[in-house]
Amino acid sequence: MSIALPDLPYAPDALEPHVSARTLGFHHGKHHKAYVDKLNAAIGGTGYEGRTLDDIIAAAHTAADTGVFNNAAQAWNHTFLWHSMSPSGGGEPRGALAEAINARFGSLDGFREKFKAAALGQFGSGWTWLVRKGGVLDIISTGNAETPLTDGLTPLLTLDVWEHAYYLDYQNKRDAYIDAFLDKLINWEFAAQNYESDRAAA
Ligand code: MN3
Repeated sequence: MSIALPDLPYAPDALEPHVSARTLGFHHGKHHKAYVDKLNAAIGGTGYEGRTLDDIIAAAHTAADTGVFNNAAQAWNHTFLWHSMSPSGGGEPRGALAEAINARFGSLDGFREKFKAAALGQFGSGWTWLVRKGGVLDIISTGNAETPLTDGLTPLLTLDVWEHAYYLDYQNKRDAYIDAFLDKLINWEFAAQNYESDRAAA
């Protein structure tokens, strides 16, 4: 049993014009697929084979098995990214998550400012995340393949700030890509589901 590349949860052109079908085609069909393929090649015939992706990430992180960790974490991060965006995204969070956002960041605008600053401030490749830990929301960035999973944090949503995520559409203008995500694509329903699951598990 190998790790599978999940299908996108929407058509490749569903996020246009904010993320083009060309970008999504490369990002999912080439980049994400390459992480999955390299992971399967690396774990074949090893103690990692047959384990869940979450298990592989945790074990490879503990063992400082960088090659396996990088590809496993990138496989997980990208699947989480696809769900963090939606063709009907943008707008505002509702319910308990909205209350938690207001309590932590003052307002939705306060959240957007802090998220944008974190995503712009990530030097080089990485990810910006809304996470929950100990009942409190936070915004963090991780470098390269690093994922909040290995720090005991619960990810609620993420944005990929590797250049391959935006360069075809926005070239060097990472700020315009971040704005498009926050204005038009951010999937608050997905974040709310993750928030409620984490609250129920606590
Ligand atoms: Mn990527």
